[in-house]
Amino acid sequence: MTHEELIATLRAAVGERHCLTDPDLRATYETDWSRRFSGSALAVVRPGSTAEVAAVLRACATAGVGVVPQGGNTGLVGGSVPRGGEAVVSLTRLDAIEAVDADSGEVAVGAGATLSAVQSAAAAAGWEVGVDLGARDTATIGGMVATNAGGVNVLRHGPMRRQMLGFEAVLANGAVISRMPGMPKDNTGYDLGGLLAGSEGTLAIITRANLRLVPRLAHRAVGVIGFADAASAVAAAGSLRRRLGSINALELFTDDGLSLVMRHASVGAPFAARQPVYLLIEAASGSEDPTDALAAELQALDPGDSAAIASDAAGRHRLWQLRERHTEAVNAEGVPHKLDVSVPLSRYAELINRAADAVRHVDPAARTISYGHVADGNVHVNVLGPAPDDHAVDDAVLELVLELGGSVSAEHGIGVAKVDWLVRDRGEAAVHAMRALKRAWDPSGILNPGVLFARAVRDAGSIGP
Ligand code: FAD
Ligand code: 2HG
Ligand code: ZN
Repeated sequence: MTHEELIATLRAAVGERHCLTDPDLRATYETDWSRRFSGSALAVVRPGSTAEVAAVLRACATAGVGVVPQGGNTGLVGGSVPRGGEAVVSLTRLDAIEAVDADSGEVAVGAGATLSAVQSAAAAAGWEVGVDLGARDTATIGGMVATNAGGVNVLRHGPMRRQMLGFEAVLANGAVISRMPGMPKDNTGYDLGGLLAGSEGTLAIITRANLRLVPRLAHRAVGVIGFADAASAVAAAGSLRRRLGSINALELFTDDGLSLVMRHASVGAPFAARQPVYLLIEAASGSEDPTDALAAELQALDPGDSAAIASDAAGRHRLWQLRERHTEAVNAEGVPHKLDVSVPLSRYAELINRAADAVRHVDPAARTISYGHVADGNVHVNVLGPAPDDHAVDDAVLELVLELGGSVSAEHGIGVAKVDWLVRDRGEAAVHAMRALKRAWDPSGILNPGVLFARAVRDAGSIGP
């Protein structure tokens, strides 16, 4: 099948106006959120049903053209944009949200439903989605499953894989596999849904998911407290987790990051007495207001004037903005190098300090801004300054992470950004087993080529702003 014939087949499958070939219409689908990764697509197709997804995959398989699944395009490792010449399959039209089962706390949703839309539906029925993250208005459930997204509540509810009861997906050959609605107990063969979580679009296109919701916790309080250094903040985080059973989120950021957020997001400092490192703590309970207990624990840490607490919705939102708007504030300064990594908690403070040193050693002019989900050992090391296609700072930070016994991807995935590090992190035998799975599910390698496994991605597409 020629490319012209493929485009005609795709048009017939999804309708003329959902097959975009005009470069202006394709543009927003071709560059990632950070602006570090981009490439041009043969076409962007927007199927409106599972059957249309299957038709698109069958056509691309026949033509031997690669397929890049895309949800909200908020991924931060370059996996959702083309490397050059693939068809981008946008799932945003599959955004149906079925009625929440108020008794079982389950909801079946299309892969293209945004997290915030599902959160609203869950809240109306007295439930919550167990995963929450700052990109909630754009990130889709399909993308979140494909990346096994983490976010701010992992310490309480686990990542996306833990929220999945059932799934529906289309294989590279167009076959539909489904386990909907899925049971909490289901040992009938391999856990294919669990395998799709974190598969980054390389095994199948996810079209639906059934999510296990968590009870909505009506009483909440948020505190921010400052520390002289990262080690003191990490020690305090441990003691807060031991003593405060209602902890929902435990986030860390530094004063450099706070300054960027204040500059770009028009948010004020939480208190006048600025400190080098901050913790944000959210406590939540279904039965009692956690404000007093949180205030007492913050006081026990002897914060002086460097603590703030809020229990009303506006105050909590204001404090959350200080942490949540880091990503956009960093982006406003330039095209960042993003290193989403995790280390054992005992090495967390050391990673924050030594990552900045490692970056300085490679590029004295570069700026390092670190923040993250401290209870999960997850640090987001962001580096500003080096050119987008210069990998020296990335390599220095990832080398350090492995030295500290950590993982080169905590929650964002490997994408194209870290393909060179998969074997270093997981070892030859594990990656061999992963490749065997990939070959079995996608024998002709059309699904997200260049993601997860090394290929000549740096030659095929462009890496740059
Ligand atoms: P996309 O970016 O479109 O795609 C991501 C990957 O999934 C790609 O490899 C793509 O090919 C694949 N994919 C997408 N949809 C499908 C599908 N239906 N079937 C198969 N494969 C698919 N991530 C976290 O884990 N925790 C955070 O706290 C967090 N906060 C963020 C805050 C901001 C401001 C931003 C911009 C990003 C943040 N992220 C976070 C990263 C991102 O939001 C998540 O990775 C999210 O899961 C991506 O969803 P998406 O729909 O945008 O997927
Ligand atoms: C977060 O926790 C996201 O804010 C994005 O995972 C991380 O900006 C980043 O590097
Ligand atoms: Zn994160």
